Amino acid sequence: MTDVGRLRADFPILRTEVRGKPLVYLDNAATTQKPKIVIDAIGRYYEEQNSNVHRGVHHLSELATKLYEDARVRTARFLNAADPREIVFVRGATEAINLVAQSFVRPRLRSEDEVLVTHMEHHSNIVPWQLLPAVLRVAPIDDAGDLVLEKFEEMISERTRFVAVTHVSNALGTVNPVKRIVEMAHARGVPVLVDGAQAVPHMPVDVRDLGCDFYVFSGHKIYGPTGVGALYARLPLLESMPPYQSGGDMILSVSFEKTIFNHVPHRFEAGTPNIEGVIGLGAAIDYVRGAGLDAIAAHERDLMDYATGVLSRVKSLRIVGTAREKAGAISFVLDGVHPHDVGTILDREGIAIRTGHHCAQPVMERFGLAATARASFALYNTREEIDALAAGLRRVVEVFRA
Ligand code: 7TS
Repeated sequence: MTDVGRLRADFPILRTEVRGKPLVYLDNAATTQKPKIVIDAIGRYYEEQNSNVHRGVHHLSELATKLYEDARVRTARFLNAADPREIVFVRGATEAINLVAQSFVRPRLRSEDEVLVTHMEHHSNIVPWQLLPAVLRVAPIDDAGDLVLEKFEEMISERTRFVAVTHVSNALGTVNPVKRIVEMAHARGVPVLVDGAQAVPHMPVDVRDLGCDFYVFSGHKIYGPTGVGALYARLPLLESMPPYQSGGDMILSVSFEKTIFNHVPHRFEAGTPNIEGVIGLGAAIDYVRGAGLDAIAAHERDLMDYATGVLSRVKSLRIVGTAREKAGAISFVLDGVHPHDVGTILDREGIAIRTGHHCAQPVMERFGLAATARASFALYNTREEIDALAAGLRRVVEVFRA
């Protein structure tokens, strides 16, 4: 059993008060709070290690380069990638998906080719595919919010050039059977990208076990800084891809006649990268590995089960998304109350949740809603905080009944 009290002490912000009440932070799917070791790693970098990477021969540049590349090794190990060269540092999940769309999929497209996604994708796993000259096909989800797997399999055809699916839905909490999905796509020779933005904070991920070709995530959703994330790509695929952006650091030599691109992964990291972010991400990965992803998953499973029970007992509350397997988030609506009002009233009690379409408008449309309220969990949340949420929701119901 995780010692949540001890873990909470690692997060300075959890000691703050909001409107005179202790902060109850349940908006972790939007971004997580940061432990002191991540904050300190960034501070230490600027106080003692700051320099540009892959450039100088001087001590600080060598030190910064070592820290930056060590974070790559740790990220590779975290995902169980075969080789650190399979990790490209990017701004986040969004940039990683755009990179794959432009650099891997676009050059391979023939006319009428299709990209297959699911109905539960975040906008960042929809719009980058719409920018391509390809037909976007959408595998349906059922009323529980589960992917209709038989339909998904049927939709893989000779025209399917690429499959992109989320590992965990940010709006419904659905955990997709990603390994099965990869098997189905690979049986037809179609490569697969998995959007792991909402998965890596909640469960151990092994890209080689999943068998996927690409896996993406954002640092800020896994206790790391904003502005940094990682793309995992199988090495032969990465080596086959042209640069996405160009400039310094991604070249071996430049003349006006001919430029020779750098080796992977540096070919995809043009310009001075987010060095502090990468170092912070490395520290965040150390932190979650220290806490143990199995222990985090078990603790959060308890929170999800507890919250599902407690919220179901709030009068006129309906949970949106009742998939077989869920992680991280619970979406809900209260009869006759706009989700925005739910969020605003809870905020007065120091309780932070997200309301709106969660950048997943097709999911809202599927359930006939404009918006939901969403509580999303992290390793530091407690049953007491869920009780506070339920009490807050009861007050919302009273306010609107009066
Ligand atoms: N994919 C999923 C499944 C997400 O939930 C998000 C962000 C992204 C991709 C994009 O991540 P970014 O770091 O590149 O922005 N989801 C949310 C959310 O649920 N609330 O705020 C952001």
